[in-house]
Amino acid sequence: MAEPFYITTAISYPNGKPHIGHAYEAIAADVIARFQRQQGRDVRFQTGTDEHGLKMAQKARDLGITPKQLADEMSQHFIDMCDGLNVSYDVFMRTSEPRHHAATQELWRRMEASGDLYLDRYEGWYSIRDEAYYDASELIDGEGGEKLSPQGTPVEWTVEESWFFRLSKYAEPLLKLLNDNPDFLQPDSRRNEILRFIEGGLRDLSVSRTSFDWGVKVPGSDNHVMYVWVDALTNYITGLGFPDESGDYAKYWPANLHLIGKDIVRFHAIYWPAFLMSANLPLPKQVFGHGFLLNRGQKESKSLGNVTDPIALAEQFGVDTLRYFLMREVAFGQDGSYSPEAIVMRGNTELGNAFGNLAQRTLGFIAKNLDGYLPRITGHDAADAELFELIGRTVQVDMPKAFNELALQHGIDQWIQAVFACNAYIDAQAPWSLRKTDPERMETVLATLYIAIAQLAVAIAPVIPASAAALLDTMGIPAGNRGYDSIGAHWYSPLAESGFQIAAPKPLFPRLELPAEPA
Ligand code: ME8
Repeated sequence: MAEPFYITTAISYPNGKPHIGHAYEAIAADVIARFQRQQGRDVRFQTGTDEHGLKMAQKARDLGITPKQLADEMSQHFIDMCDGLNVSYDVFMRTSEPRHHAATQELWRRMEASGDLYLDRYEGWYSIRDEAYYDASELIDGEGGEKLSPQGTPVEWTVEESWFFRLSKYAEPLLKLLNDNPDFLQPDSRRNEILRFIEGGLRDLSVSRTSFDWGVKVPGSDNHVMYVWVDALTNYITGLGFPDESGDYAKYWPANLHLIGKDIVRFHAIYWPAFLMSANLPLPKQVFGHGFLLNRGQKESKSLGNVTDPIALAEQFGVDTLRYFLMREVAFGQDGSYSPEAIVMRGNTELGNAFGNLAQRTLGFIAKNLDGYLPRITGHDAADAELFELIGRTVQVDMPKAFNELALQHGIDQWIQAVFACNAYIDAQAPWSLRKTDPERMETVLATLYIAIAQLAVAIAPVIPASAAALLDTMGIPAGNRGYDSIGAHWYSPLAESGFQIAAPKPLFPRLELPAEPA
């Protein structure tokens, strides 16, 4: 039985349409999910929308609709974004679903049974934008002298009766968790930040509100709805059928990876494990806080007018080019920047000129000069062996290692180096000259390239799934030979002997042009 692998993204606030950060996270999670499937793992991939809380309630009020109407309308845009970007999620979780209310109430009851919930009065700062409570010591001064959250968002003084969670009790267990399991929270910079935060002391957490009702009701305390993060985090187990602890829950929990952005690490590396410890449930194996994606170095915002629709970018440059760019350009875990120029540059040089051209030249040559019949191998020389050795090491050792460690950019860098090596090989071997001087050697060179291209296509498939599949289809590689266990070349002879003829290939990555500047 294949070993399970459960991966989640954050669930997005559907108070507006998806932005590039949402697309970035969904694509990264998809690359990891597809890679793990290729490794033979039984992958479960969950994403969704976080529909409760004040932020949603306020936005709906501004629009003159109900929060449910807002959630229904906007969550569809997130589903469309995932589908449009070829994100292979298994479950799209919406927190307004009744089963999610039931699961969250069960988690609450278990925390209550552990003696970790008590009623008191909350007095303190709250940021609606972040849906977060802050200590006065964390606040910063705004330009007009007003108080702002550490993220620079407005905060308001809140006084309310509230249920509290005994977070302070979990400071020691959390420190132990983080210190004993460095992998629990990555990258290390985020782990250090959270360790310092816990060492500064943890206060009990206000976990319910009475001033609005758009949320999950507190069991036995009907005028309270739960703090939105309590229910948001629970989505990760609701989607597995919790509180039913058999079936998917038994199979996939604890999660292998919660993939989230750096701004919400505190919720995932402090609150979530504390809630789970309190409810006596197993903890996820890893939380990874990726960096932020900036538009030409600037945060996107409505006031700057630089908010980009990721689907429009995909339509402009191609889904796979956008996916490739995002994973290739930025070291995963760090902040990065994008611009149309950078996408066009990367797409044209690496996908178009390097990989696309390699495939086009080789397959086109076979179609034209061998009637599309696969070339015969009459014996490899040292140059062929060297190329095979490099490709084999790249696709079977280096890339899987990098992808397993979430060093996605590094893995792709190794892939493109191997592509460059193939281009150097084709130039050095010059099959177009061999056609007259040594047709046998020409066939061996083309066969070597054919095999190398197929292996490179399989290895990059998690990043550019549609283009890789189209190429492998053209090349006649059976679906069963597209996983890492069959990345070798044993399929080549049977395919050649079957009389398979390759048709003249269509360009995989049409040349990208920058849009004309508006006049
Ligand atoms: O935080 N670049 O939702 P959200 C990269 N509902 N990632 C970014 C980004 C950017 N510019 N901007 C945001 C929430 N993100 C909560 C999560 S999980 C139980 C609840 C990331 O819609 C952000 O870090 O504000 C988060 O991981 C995800 O997008 C959704 O952000």
